[in-house]
Amino acid sequence: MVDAFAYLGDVIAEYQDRVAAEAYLEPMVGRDEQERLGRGRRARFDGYAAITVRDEASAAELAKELDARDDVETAYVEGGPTPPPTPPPVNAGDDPRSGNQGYLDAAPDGIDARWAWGATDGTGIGFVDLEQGWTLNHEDLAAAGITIISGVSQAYHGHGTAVLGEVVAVDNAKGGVGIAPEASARVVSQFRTSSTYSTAAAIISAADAMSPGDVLLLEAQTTAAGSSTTYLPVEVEQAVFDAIRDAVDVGIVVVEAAGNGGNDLDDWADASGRHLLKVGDADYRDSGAIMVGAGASAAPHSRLSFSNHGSRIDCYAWGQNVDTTGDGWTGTSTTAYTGSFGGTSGASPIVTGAAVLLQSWQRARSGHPFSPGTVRTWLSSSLNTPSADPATDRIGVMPDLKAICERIEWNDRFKGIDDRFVYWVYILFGIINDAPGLIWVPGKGPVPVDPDWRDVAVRGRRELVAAIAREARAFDGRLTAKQLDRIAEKAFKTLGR
Ligand SMILES: [Ca+2]
Ligand SMILES: [Ca+2]
Repeated sequence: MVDAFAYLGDVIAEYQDRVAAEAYLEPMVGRDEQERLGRGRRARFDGYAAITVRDEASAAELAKELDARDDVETAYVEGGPTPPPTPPPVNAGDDPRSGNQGYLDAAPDGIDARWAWGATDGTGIGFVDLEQGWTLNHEDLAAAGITIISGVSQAYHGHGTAVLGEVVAVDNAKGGVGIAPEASARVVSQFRTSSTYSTAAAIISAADAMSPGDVLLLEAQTTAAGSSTTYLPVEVEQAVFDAIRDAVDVGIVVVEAAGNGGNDLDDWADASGRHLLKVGDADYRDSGAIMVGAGASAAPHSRLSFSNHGSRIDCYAWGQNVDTTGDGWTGTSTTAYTGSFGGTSGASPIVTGAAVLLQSWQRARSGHPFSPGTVRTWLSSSLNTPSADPATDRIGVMPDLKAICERIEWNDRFKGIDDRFVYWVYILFGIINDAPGLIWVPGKGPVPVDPDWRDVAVRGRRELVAAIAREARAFDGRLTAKQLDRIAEKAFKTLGR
């Protein structure tokens, strides 16, 4: 029997000198896969081969010549990496109130859900709103098919309706559109029956019905704990704290309103004098929840006076002028909308929506959503939009989905690069042929690679590696901006730039 693959190798050799020095032949099915395949299935693909050549023109030329031969059945140029089919994008243009939803806009105004919709819409992620009541048949929510996990929809229906609208108002031609309109939404009530109320029991019930990676929003505050009679985050109660911690530990992202008490949570102490919410204090304890304060709707977003604040707060979002479904308080109309929802209640669903979109995006690209800790790290990172005066506001940052997703993709590019010199070259000169990169310009730091620089980076790759290696040997570990400037200057000289 003719070894088809070896025969193909001989065929290619005839073209070797004309096409490209780097042209090489390999079995279509890799060695590892061949070992997993049975003999019969392997044999069926023995005659297939992939040839890598220098450029697309050479590929087209070679494919044409091979295809014309009698001893080659077919030859063609493969399409190469192509974006996967995307779901139809969110169309907010015909939802008449969407123009009022500035929290959907690009930073510094909002979380840039509109950008994220180019890649994701909440698909595949469960979202649960915990509070006391909702109007689930509101005209801009009904099609979302929201169900109640447990408890009774009993009070403040217009509040729950407003919260739901921010996250999952339907993408149609009515009302507004939610931040993550394709998320799978449910609710759970603190009213366990019409006469019993337990935030902890509601959290436990919700967590039991949710999957790792899903997002649970605690739209509640309390006055019960310690000596204080003002509004505090619900985790000051021990059972609630334990229920949150338990949910986070099984992979559920928990977003918690900081509460509208206007308190400095670092100063607050429980009945035993413990500063449970002061990060770094000996008595501090971390529930794992993402705690959310409230800022002004207009950039640069100063803290609103009613918002609790302090070291415990991770994120803020709009605490006023939130356009959404319902009347924001006790109404039950199925056609009501408001342009003035707010409080830490208005802010928390914005951060929740950002968490859902991040999880949905990550799940689609990798198969797995992030852990709750990773979600909190990204949403509270300094990449995001600071408040007007971070040192006095102390309400964290407003998530910027574009900044977060671009940074995550950027980090991914460098996974698997072991050689630190090569790594530095990538950082300094953005040698990424098929995607935007950064180039380190002395005195300016990293700037986007324009097409001209990309070409230089490709042509001068070897010289750059050598130049960087020479210079970088003198430094260990992290390089300062000054050192990068120096290395870049010398490397540019090498390239004659
Ligand atoms: Ca629409
Ligand atoms: Ca709508």
